[in-house]
Amino acid sequence: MATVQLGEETFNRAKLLNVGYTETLKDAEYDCFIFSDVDLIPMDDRNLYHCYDQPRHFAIAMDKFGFRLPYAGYFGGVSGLSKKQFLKINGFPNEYWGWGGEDDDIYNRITLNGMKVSRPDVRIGRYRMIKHERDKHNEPNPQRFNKIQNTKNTMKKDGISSLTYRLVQVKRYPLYTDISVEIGKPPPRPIKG
Ligand code: BGN
Repeated sequence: MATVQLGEETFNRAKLLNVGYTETLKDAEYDCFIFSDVDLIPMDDRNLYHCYDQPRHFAIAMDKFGFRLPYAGYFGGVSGLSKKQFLKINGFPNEYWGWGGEDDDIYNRITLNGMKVSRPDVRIGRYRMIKHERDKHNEPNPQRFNKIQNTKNTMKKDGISSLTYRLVQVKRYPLYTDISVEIGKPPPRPIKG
């Protein structure tokens, strides 16, 4: 399943991943979900895309980070959760608009719910990132520093349980389904003063 955000509003990666989860389950009773950024190419076919005892982080050695984990709590790029693991953390946050922090929030959800991230060997979890310009409508989110401090309070309300969106188009191809959705825009920020 490839999920596309329509319109010109700020990008929201984690919400699109929630949409992918929901739409996929309309096709069949899947029990394992692999969430991958479009620009990441796995380099080692021993990095097996299935679900594990604990939520899995696959993209642990990316070229842009010198083929190392950039920090211990990194959970970005490519990850995998069973349906049970995903529901235990109430899915992913819907309220991270713009770049950064949503993957850290997901990491927090996992540890706060008593799970531990599982990872492949660093020689196996290698990826190349397809070169691209800075994306439009994906400016760094200034709220991300605060938000990742509050996962414990926000995760119960904000997640798969609160997901809303409008499905606009579904295109079925032999190897994947392309869906386009409207997912809204960030709430207005009160002006300080
Ligand atoms: C981190 C970002 C992640 C991103 C990685 C790798 C934040 C939260 C405030 C510290 N986290 O710094 O979202 O995946 O870098 O680029 O910005």
